[in-house]
Amino acid sequence: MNAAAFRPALSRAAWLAALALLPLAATAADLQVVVTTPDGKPAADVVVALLPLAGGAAPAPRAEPALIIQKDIRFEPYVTAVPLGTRVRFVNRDRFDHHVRSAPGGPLGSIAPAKTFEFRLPAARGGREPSAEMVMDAPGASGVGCHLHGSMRAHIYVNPTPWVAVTDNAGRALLQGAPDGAADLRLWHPDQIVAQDQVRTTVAGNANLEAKLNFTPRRRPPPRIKGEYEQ
Ligand SMILES: [Cu+2]
Repeated sequence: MNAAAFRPALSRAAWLAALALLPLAATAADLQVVVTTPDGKPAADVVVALLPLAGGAAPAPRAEPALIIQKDIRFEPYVTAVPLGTRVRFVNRDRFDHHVRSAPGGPLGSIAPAKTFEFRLPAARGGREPSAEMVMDAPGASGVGCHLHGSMRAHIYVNPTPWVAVTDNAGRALLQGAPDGAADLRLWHPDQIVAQDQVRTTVAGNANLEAKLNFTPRRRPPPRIKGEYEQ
């Protein structure tokens, strides 16, 4: 092969490499999403996920595990959302055991959990907080309950793309580093009976987006009086 024939092949490869880098390097956007109820109030505990239509949305597990704390007969946070492949760590800070297990989701308990699990966490004693960790390797929602305390409830949502977050009490969620281009914005709340409409959007740099739930969730019950259920 002579030099003249070799050069164009090299430059084409370089060009393709540059193209492949472009969506990540040059066009990542931060999206601030505000979710409201039908009557315009902030909606907390809503999973907000971005699914780019062009693909390029390979799972990117987070390096650090998401923590779900057991404290005062509650799981905290109530809703956890992670990219596929991320670890979730349950930590018991109560002075008694919890028996954590996956549970059906939905208000009617009719939706099988995306991932099935069950383990017992001994009481926290002497500054030691027993924990268990697992890899969330199945996309979708899983309810979480405790075999010993029926009121304990949490939800884990595993998203196929890296861009997923849960709204705070002001209804806000931040999706960082989203690629420019057409994408679907997906909402999910553990109490929904009917799936939320997907919102088609076009990401073009940092932006504020608004989205509306199709129902008004009930507030999560407040914490019970400390010690009420100790064993
Ligand atoms: Cu428990």
